[in-house]
Amino acid sequence: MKLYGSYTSPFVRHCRIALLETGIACDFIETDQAGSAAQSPTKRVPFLEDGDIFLTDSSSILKHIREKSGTAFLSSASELDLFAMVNTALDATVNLFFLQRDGVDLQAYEYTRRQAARVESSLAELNALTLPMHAPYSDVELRLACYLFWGLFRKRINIDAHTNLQQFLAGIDKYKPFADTPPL
Ligand SMILES: N[C@@H](CCC(=O)N[C@@H](CS)C(=O)NCC(=O)O)C(=O)O
Repeated sequence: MKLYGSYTSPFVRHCRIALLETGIACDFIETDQAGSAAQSPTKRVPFLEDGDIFLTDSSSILKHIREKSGTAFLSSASELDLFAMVNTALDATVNLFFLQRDGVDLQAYEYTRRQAARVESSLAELNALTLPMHAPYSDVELRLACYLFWGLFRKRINIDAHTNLQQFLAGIDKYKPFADTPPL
């Protein structure tokens, strides 16, 4: 099995955590934007090869890893909904990060302002969840932690007003599979 990705991507980090948790052997192939553009139709990382199987999204990759190790991935509609909410906020944050890096004024457009508002309202909603302070962590919680860590690392989000999220992140930072996979 081969996982293609970068060490900085929060989507890739979640897959790396699942591999550490399950102990499934997998080669990590460091892949930059030129590499993902050439090798995946989505032109994104992560993507995964396992024999005849080729997967192009972290969600399908996680489902593959979890099911290979005999555990479920997002077993209820509510779990899937929360996972989708974190992804929506993460996608919007990544989108704004790349646009700003390309010189776009994020305040100048209705759409980029809406993207920023979506991030803020999602963070407020996620802060209201009951979150664990120690393992075991679900895939929703792992995705949330990968997002928060990356957003703070890239200075793209501010959670000063969200003490629940801060405490959750401080707790999961001590969880070995999370601590062993920081963005480099
Ligand atoms: N829905 C995808 C999102 C993956 C994604 O956005 N990856 C980013 C890296 S964090 C990427 O490769 N971006 C390259 C680009 O947009 O050109 C997943 O869950 O795997």
